[in-house]
Amino acid sequence: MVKRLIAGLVAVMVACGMVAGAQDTDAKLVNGYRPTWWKEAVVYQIYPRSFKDSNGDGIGDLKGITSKLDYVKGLGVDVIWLSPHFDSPNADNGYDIRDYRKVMTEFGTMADFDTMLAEIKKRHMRLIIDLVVNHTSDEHKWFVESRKSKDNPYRDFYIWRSPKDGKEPNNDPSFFSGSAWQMDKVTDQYYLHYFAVKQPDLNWDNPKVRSEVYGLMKFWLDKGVDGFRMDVIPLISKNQEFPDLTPEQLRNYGNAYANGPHMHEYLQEMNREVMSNYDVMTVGEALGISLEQTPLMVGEQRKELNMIFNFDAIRLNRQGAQWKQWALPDMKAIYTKHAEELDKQSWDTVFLSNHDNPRVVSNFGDDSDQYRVASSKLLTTMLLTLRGTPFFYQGDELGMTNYPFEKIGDFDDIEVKNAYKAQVLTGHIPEADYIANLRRTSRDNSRTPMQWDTTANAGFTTGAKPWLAVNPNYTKINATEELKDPASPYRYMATLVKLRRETPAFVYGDYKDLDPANKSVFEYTRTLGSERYLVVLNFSDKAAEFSVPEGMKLGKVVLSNEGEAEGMTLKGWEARIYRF
Ligand code: TEU
Ligand code: CA
Repeated sequence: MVKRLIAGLVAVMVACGMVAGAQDTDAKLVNGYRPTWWKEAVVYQIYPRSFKDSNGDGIGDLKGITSKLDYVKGLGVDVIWLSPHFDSPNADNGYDIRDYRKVMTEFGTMADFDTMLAEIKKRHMRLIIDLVVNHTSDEHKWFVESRKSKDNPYRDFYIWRSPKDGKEPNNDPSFFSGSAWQMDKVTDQYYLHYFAVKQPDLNWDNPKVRSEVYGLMKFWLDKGVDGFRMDVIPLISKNQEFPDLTPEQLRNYGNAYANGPHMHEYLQEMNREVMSNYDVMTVGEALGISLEQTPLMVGEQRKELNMIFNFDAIRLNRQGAQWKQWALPDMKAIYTKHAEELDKQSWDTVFLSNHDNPRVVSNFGDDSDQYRVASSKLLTTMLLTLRGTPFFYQGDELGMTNYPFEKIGDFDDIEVKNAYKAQVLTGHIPEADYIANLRRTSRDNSRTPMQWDTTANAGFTTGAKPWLAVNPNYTKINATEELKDPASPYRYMATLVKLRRETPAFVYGDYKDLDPANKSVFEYTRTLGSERYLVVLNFSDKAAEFSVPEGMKLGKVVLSNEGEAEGMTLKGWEARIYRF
């Protein structure tokens, strides 16, 4: 009785913050942040189809990944994010899942997955996998059942509507061209698909859908997986009235689809039912969520997700599907906004590449022979010293570049093929303009096979033909060359990841942009107590001066992408880190 009374008393005192609760005492706050492994981690994304083929069929696979884990570990990264490895007909290269509990045949077996996971853990790395539950493949057994009849028990696993005035229920567009509604003649109703026709959206308002999702999440967590990257997670809750989008909403319909009426409720339920029972990392692909809305998804008290991908920076050089020139002050303003909108209870990510975007050195650096290596290292410097958990994409560490696409037949991506039909074959835009824009924007730029060495197909496959052509510059840019070269982008990244691990200021330090208006130099500090670092990056191919504020005495150079560094003038694409 007395014990219970004291326990109750302590609980009240904790509730009033009079004494640190259990969770605070074991993790002393660092500069206001609660330290955790996923805040200190560096993440490396693997797109399995393009990483390493072990059986000569021209398609990457899990055994291939396992054979290259020492290479990944050599970078010092802590977490691998694996793009979908589940059974799929590959309408959207695995983002159309047919069976969540089965490994895609082309990628291998469940035993291969278990071996890969064990080998990852043996190297003291963790694995997060891709949770794609806004939609399934139309070949998933749930959809095969659902489309059979209006009274099928699985009918409400998806979103079906009758024609309205003989047409689609509303004007929702698909991300992959055309309407988001597909007429299915079996029952003369439309079903919703925000992405491909073969990717019907699940009906998250159906509690049976939610409990199936939570079950499949536990299936993989119980195998030892360390968390999830959640595909287009803000889209899961729909306004089931499906009103027409206004012209303004149509201009950026991703925002209109995101943040539906029950999104937070479902994420909190998912956290209660699943994540709260494990020590996991979750990152939401927050399509359509603004920085202002982000704390509601990642705030620690919200008990939803740990962090999200915000697309403001990576899509800075886009106007819709069109490439547009970007300016450094705009990128700097975005990172300052991240720091302002996300407080110390709302963790962040920093990234400029993934399987949906062009290669970072081509997209935000300078992939000319003269500056490719320097600018690749400069971008790596930025990503490893800005705020938030950094995410790298396979090949970034080599400074791999975009592919020299010439014709529509060079592409694999369903997004490209659908848009080609909708815009080029209809005569809306000339083919040459369409291809020229794709060379700078296409997702396939990042999906070409990893370049391992100078043998045929860059050592990606021993088979005749890889599923997507290898970039012809593999003879110059490949892992074997870079592992030998102490000044390679790979070696530089490994050095900087190690420095970051030894420097809490890069993880938990405060961020300050010292020269927001400067058009070519990005100059910022990271400060943690008495630890103070200055990072200066010359985002141009011209020499550029930089200065430090009054009273700030420049310390010694800790790292530079040009080896030695002196004076206050940066060479083209020169990056320096100073310690005060
Ligand atoms: O991407 C959603 C998304 O933001 C991209 O589709 C992007 O808007 C578009 O491709 C612009 O180039 C996720 C996955 O990362 C992507 O690979 C899938 O195709 C998509 O969802 C559907 O699952
Ligand atoms: Ca293979």
